Amino acid sequence: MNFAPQVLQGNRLALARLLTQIENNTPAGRAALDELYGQTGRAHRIGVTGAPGTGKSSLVNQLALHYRRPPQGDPLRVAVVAVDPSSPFTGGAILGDRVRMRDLAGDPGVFIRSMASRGSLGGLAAATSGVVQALDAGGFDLILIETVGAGQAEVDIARLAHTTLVIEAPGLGDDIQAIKAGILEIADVLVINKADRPGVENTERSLRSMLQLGHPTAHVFQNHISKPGHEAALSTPPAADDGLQMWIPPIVRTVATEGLGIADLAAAIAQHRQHLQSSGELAQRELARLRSELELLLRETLVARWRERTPDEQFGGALERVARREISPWQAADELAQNC
Ligand SMILES: Nc1nc2c(ncn2[C@@H]2O[C@H](COP(=O)(O)OP(=O)(O)OP(=O)(O)O)[C@@H](O)[C@H]2O)c(=O)[nH]1
Ligand SMILES: [Mg+2]
Repeated sequence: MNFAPQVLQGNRLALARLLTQIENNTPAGRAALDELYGQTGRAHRIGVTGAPGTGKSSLVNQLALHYRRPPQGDPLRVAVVAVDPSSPFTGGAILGDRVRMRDLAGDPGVFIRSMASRGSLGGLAAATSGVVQALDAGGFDLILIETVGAGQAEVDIARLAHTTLVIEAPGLGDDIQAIKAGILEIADVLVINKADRPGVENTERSLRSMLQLGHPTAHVFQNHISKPGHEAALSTPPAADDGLQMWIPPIVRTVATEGLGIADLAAAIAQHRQHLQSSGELAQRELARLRSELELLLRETLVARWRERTPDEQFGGALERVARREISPWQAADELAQNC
């Protein structure tokens, strides 16, 4: 069943069914995504990542409520994708999330999807990318993607986001330990949630000193500026008045359970979005993301095609010759690749 036309008309049931097709990686899901792709690229994608229990879901809930009742302008349509890596520590997360998301239930401008990992985390990243594309085509203005930040797969998922929030909370033990270097690198906005708890000052101090050690984004940007010739390769060169500005991740304190600091957080997200647009970094990031996605797909497609065309015996024969030292592995690979 092709749900694409109904998804474009805003049919929620069709959207839910399409997301299941995408999660299961079915040919129908793939075909619908091909059809919808031209309608994507409008949503602002916000990644929300951090250690278990820091309050990511509570913050996502509050942000969604904020965007549904903005202080000015029309309510925005918000989608939430909660990616559950199914670790034993977060076994109850989905149920807990549902309970907290109760405030949003019944609002037609909000769509919530929990994704569980099935087998490989790499597959989860690919499925999440597809799910986000479908939500984008479905007309959601903002897509919030919650992941527990730890491994490479989470970083891959975070890469889908235009703006990544890294959530910290006081009292999680050694602050420096709690923030994995890789996670800090991807932060566009640092959030100290549970600011009602003791230890906020310490957490903020250690975050500030880590930021002063040099933020990689700032570094990349400096390089970019110091080599003006490189701009020629970009589709959107940095604007003259803003090109020299680097983005230093702001630190925002929140108490998600009370809804405190949410407007400040939304303002920081809006500023980052503005920065991405005026500096040309939005186009740059999109292109970099699409390049790695395309390269991955190309690799998968070529390998699948090669497998189809290569009988097992041919591979086995080549392997035997390599084992007997008749040909080198490189020669064998060259020979087998002739099938492509
Ligand atoms: N005191 C206090 N508690 C909070 C705050 N925000 C969240 N909590 C509580 O912290 C617990 C974890 O919150 P969640 O929002 O589920 O955290 P999470 O990061 O989504 O957790 P996982 O998805 O399991 O990684 C819940 O009991 C929340 O009520 C806060 O600002 N202050
Ligand atoms: Mg959660």
